Amino acid sequence: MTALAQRSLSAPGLDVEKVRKDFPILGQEVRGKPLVYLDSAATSQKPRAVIDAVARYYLQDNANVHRGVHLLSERATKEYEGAREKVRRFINAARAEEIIFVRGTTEAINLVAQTYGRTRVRAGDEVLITEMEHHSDIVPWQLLCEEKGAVLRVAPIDDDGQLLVDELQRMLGPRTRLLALAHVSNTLGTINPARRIVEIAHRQGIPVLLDGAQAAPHFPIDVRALDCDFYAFSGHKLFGPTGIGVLYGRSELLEEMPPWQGGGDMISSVTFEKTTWNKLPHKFEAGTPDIAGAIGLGAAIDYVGALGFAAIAAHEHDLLTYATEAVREVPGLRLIGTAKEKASVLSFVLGDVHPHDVGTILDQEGIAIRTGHHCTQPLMRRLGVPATARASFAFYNLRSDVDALVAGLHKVQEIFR
Ligand code: 7TS
Repeated sequence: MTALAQRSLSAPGLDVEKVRKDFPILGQEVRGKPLVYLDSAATSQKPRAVIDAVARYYLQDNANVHRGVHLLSERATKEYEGAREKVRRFINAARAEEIIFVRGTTEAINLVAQTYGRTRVRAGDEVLITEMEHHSDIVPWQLLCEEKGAVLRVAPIDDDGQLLVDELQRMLGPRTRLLALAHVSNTLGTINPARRIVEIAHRQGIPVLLDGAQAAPHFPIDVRALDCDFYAFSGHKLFGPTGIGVLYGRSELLEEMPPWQGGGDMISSVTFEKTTWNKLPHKFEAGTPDIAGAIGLGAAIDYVGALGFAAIAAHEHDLLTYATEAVREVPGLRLIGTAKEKASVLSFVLGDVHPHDVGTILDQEGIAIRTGHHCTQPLMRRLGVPATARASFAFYNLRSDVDALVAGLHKVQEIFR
């Protein structure tokens, strides 16, 4: 089948060729070949609308927020707070003050560990995570547990990379202060049954943090339907700029939590004797925030909203199904992560070939994938592999990108035969 015929087979509802024109970066050649970008789980590409929104802010409106009485500051503040409202709607939070702008998922989780965690977790208490967590949802809890003499416990997965929910349930107990888990695994693509897990934890009064870094780009997030207590995600994986991300927290919890960083904007009044805190969300936004980043994230949310998650999900499902079938033809290829519910992530090992060699040879073909442990070293150990190669898809990918990947993998096979 020609590439053109295959392109026309993409799921209805999304004109991918048209969408790709919004991403100028995708039109280039690398190493003399058309770029095939299959690393969106690491960071996604940005549509022109996002780049323009950031440029427009700097060209027309740049000023600090919440400070000046002058018009530019007023405009910057309006746009920055407008972006917060867009995020609120995007995840269906009840209030804009529940949206804290941070640098990304990592900072969001550290914020919760250092504020909620440090006030609630004592010696002998437990924090529960899972075997599939990204280092960003392991290390902050390790630091906290070490400081407090608490215990970090880890819920197991099966060989397909699915969370053993019954086991997780058994591990929750009177000493569990928090459950923190990925909504979607970056290495395996597994979509965890977050709603069900939150319900199980809440039955015992245990709050839940969801790491939504790999979920927010793929399907609609509704924090009220999920009923989670915290939700974290990064702008740069959601077609927005780097340096901006979101922590959602239930307002009752955020109100109780002490501030994390001190400085400008998070105070109500300061004397050398005592400082009082600003109201939410500003209590958690010390210093000049990434104003342009927030505005860019707002533009990304608008962009994704205009495409619609129904069309995005249908297309990505088509890509994942097509790719899963296609790579089966590659001799010696073993998929890592075969959960029933998956986002568009395809991790694999190829016989004895080191994943870095796979990645390097594919790069010569213009194909960008990620290789390594994907910041999930404990998961690699659990699965008995030192590393994997990972192709991850976004709505701007085509079936012909999958064809290029498969052709590239055959080339790798030839070289290592
Ligand atoms: N949590 C998950 C599930 C992730 O996939 C990542 C980044 C993070 C947290 C950290 O996000 P950050 O924006 O704060 O860095 N994951 C990846 C990845 O899979 N490849 O590169 C980064």
